[in-house]
Amino acid sequence: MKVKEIMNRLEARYAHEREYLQAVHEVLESIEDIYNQHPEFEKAKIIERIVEPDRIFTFKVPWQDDRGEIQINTGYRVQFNNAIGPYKGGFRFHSSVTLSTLKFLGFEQTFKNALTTLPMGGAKGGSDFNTRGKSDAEVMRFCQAFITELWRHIGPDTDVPAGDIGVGSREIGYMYGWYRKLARENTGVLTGKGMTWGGSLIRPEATGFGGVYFVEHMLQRQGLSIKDKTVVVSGFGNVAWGAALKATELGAKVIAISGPDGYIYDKSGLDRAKIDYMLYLRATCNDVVQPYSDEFPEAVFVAGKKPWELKCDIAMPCAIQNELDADDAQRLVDNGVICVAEVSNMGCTPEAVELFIRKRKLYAPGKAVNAGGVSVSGLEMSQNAMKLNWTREEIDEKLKLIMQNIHESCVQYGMQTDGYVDYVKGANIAGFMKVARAVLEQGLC
Ligand code: 2IT
Repeated sequence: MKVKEIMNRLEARYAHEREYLQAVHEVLESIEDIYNQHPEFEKAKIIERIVEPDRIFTFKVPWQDDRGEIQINTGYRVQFNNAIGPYKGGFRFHSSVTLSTLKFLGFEQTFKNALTTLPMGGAKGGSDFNTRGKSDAEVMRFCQAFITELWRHIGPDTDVPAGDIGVGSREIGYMYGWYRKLARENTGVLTGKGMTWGGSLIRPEATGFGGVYFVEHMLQRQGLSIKDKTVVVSGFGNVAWGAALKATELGAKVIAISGPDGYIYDKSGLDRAKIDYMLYLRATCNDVVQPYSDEFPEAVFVAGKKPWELKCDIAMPCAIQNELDADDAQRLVDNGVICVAEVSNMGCTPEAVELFIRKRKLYAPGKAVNAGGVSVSGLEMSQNAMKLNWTREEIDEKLKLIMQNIHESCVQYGMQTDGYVDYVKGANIAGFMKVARAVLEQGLC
């Protein structure tokens, strides 16, 4: 296989899909050597088959706002690969969403889900609809219009969506209610459901908790621990909240969170009341983090800046793709960062990743670090299928074990001759080998 040739073909065909091309390039670079040791993959054109989604649904979502005006958004579902289980992956509702965004996320999701050890294929969907500034009634009408189009293509054994940016328990509730009505069934078609209608304990916390468990494993290999470390988190949504909660519980000091408007520097660290306040802030739907400094005057709001300029031991990007670039990475390295764990999907630019690896920093990519979220979604699917619920302790134990397994796979496939673990290579190779073998063994389909 020549990575260059495949990339050239994709670049010619999908010239404007920058994020998708970035995600594919990262994986192909990582797997090139091992792929070339498997001529059976090349003969069956495994790469060419895996880099293209199985199918894409694109549809119009017409809905009416509170003034009675008709609004039209675009909806998508990218069913990427279902070789190892039903399509699985979240919906993102955000004004920045394009097909390129969802193709990159669906591609990443395929390998992430393979890493979890659970039987889930990869998918992603969403819309350029933004919940910011919308009333509950508007969000409900949008969700119903979205599902009216999509319900035929999803199902508990076919394709199981969930949340992502802009899609939380409120949106999942509206979509689940409408699906149930149209399909005349009450099955686990979506994950992230409410606790009284098929949801799983720990799902809201799972992405952040899993990320911190992964960080603990990375540090433990170096004889270190998260206790007493200074942590900078970006974002202030569900993922940042879970990460801040678990890191604080394990004795770390979280000194920053951020929003599109800037970041909050809270020197004394977030405590439980401040972490709970993040949920309130998010629920107000204004997408600004500044009010935190009104509520807790000891904290400083720094407008228009990213939190990576702060000195810290551990950096955890928890917001959105490409939120940490080469300059940010350089600043973190100059300030002596020990560990960078990407909790957002593709949170670091390729130049930032290259710098962390060149400097032999502990760095791990989103598809490994944030896999706890979809893992507990997988556990929600199991509980729905059994029609039984596990306890909080049972789920947390399973989540810990899954994150440990993912870490071990990364070490197994990412170990370099100098003893450094390249977690990017490790995660990409481990995920890819599993999907590639499944595709090969099931013939041309
Ligand atoms: O990026 C992700 O893994 C998610 N947004 C969660 C997907 C899921 O199906 O729970």
